[in-house]
Amino acid sequence: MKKLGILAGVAGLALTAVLAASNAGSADDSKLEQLKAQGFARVAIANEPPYTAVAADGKVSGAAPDVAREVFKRLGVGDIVASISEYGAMIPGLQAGRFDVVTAGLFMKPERCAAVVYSEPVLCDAEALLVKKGNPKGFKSYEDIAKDTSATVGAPGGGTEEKLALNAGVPRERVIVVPDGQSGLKMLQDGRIDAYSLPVLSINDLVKKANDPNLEVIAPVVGAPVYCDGAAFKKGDEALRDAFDVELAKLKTSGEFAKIIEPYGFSAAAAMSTTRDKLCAAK
Ligand code: 6CS
Repeated sequence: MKKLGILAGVAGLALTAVLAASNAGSADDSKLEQLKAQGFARVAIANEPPYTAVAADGKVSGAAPDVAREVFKRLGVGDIVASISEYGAMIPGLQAGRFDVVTAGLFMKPERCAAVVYSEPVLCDAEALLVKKGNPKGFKSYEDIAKDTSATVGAPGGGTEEKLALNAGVPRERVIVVPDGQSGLKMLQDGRIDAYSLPVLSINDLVKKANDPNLEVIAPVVGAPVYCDGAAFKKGDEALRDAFDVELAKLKTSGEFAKIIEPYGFSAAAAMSTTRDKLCAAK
């Protein structure tokens, strides 16, 4: 009887282990199941074309949401619902559960890679400075702005350009937080800032729509890296991120990824030539 008891005990342990493992698996998959049941994924965007854009009628477009919408559709999540957020508030919002994912051109950098779980790369771009025609202060880099003690540069709050300017030695009081592209453009046109910094494609989009001959684009900013973003998920949602990556990889292989992002001016080859691991390790 004893032997039977021991066997029953071992079987019971094995069964518990199997159930726990399958339960753990189902716990991991639960976020995707939850989004499928919800019918949409809540995405954070910045409304900075061509990365992200919200039309007057509320329609969300831009390369990042378009890729995310297609990937989620293939995962069985019918659509995306976007909220506009400042870059600096995206990761806290994700961590607080206000969004399911950030799809906004949130560039991969080590400190961000430590705070979220990124997909593989989606959109890559260099940095630019928008200045008055003729570049009167001769800016080529953020260091040039730092050296000119009267110069100010506008950049998104919590954004990469703000960080690059501060790290290049531009004092805090000369790095002006700008809420969005139109505000940055106006501040430059009114002479309230000497330069406005965003990624190249965002600055080019602003200039194309501004129809102002008194503007000049300095690109790429000397000394600034080329960055790539990925879809950013909350820590703990690795299974959802992995599922996203499987479909993203299929889009890349089939050529559909290029069809989505290249009309916006992005290079599919640039995103496919690098990896999350490389970008998150970059100094
Ligand atoms: O990831 C960032 O911080 C930057 N990304 C974009 C697409 N625009 C500005 C922002 O600073």
